[in-house]
Amino acid sequence: MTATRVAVGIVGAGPAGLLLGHLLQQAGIDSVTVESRSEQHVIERVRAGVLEQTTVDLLHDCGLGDRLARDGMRHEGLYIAFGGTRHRIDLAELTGGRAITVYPQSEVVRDLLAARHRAGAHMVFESEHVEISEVESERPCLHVHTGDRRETFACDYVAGCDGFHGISRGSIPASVVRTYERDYPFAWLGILAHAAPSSHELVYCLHDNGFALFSMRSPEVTRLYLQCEPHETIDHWPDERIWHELQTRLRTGDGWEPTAGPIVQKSITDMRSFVVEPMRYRRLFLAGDAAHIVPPTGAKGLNLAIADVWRLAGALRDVYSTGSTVALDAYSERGLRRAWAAQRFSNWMTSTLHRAADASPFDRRRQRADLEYLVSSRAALTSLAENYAGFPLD
Ligand code: FAS
Ligand code: PHB
Repeated sequence: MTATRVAVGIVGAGPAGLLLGHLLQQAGIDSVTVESRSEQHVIERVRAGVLEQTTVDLLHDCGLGDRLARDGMRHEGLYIAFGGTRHRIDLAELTGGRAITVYPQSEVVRDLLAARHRAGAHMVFESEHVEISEVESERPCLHVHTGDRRETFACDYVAGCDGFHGISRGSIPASVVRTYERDYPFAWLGILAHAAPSSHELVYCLHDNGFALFSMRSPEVTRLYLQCEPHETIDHWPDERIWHELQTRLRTGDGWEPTAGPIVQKSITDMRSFVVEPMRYRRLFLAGDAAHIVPPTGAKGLNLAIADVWRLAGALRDVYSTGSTVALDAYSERGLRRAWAAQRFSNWMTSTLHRAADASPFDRRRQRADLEYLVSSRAALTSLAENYAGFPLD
């Protein structure tokens, strides 16, 4: 079988893989993107909902901002609630105008797919088997089995954008990589409800029963999460129990609580931190969840993936336009610096706002003191705000 030559082989058509292909195309660099699931599945996956200012600016800058500007909900603040009181954190005031935008990941993916199709991108969906070979060579290859079709792509570079459960990370010799991980002693039950959001901004809450988060997707759809046990399944959580627990945890003394409504989607997600070092091996580069996982409490996962591929696309643009590999050689070190900053913040948000089952009376009281200090100190509020709104890309 003859191999098809391509500059960059991209494994995975989630936000990382799709944005990388889009940015490379804008730099005049050809690519092929191979995806194991269907295009519809990739669009319909219910995932993240919060875009950092950095991500919003990047999407606008690369021509993907029209629907985002129309349908995205810019939030200049958020609430932290504990002891029955909501405390507003003014992100914009604390960061000189930076904010977040609520815009579902599924819509980011929809925008990216539309742009890739408009550009005539080479994308292969429903690939039953994808294999990376010749990783040690100057010409790594992608082998793709789709139905009765067998294709081989001989690449200058391969980008592993295939998420936590993909094949790219495993294509790096075990002797070369170091992994760092932590499994948290709780999980998140997430629901989508046909109920008009009863707050115009997000509410993160610590209650004696545990963590809860009020978010949204549109003026008609509320997105909510609550901390549950890692071993629990959806069967443990009938709708009545979900709403009772959400309203018990989120209700504040001023009478605010989420409005209940029909639950149209629910799932339970484990919580882990994970980083693999380095994020590169020879001509194979890892980006997004293939390289790192953060607990969703800091709303960083999607935003970190976006930053990775912005950095990788820029480095590859340098290689093809000037021959310089300086940025490419710095990709892993700079990506890991941002990934560990996100790990630090996400771990802090998770530890501060979740109640471990074995928390001692001392732990509970210390957590309350943490939160009371946070809402009383401009320095502490500024630290949360600059991390949550996102640092400029470097
Ligand atoms: P993705 O996992 O999105 O995409 C990887 C793609 O590669 C997938 O389409 C997959 O099908 C494909 N693939 C895998 N193996 C392959 C193979 N062998 N060959 C070809 N293709 C392959 N982040 C937040 O910020 N907030 C949240 O609330 C949040 N909730 C989440 C809930 C869940 C259940 C999960 C799993 C993640 C959540 N995340 C959240 C994180 C999430 O949004 C990721 O950070 C984001 O999807 C990262 O994008 P990618 O790196 O593109 O990985
Ligand atoms: C969401 O709206 O899905 C969301 C918001 C904030 C988070 C995590 C998820 O920290």
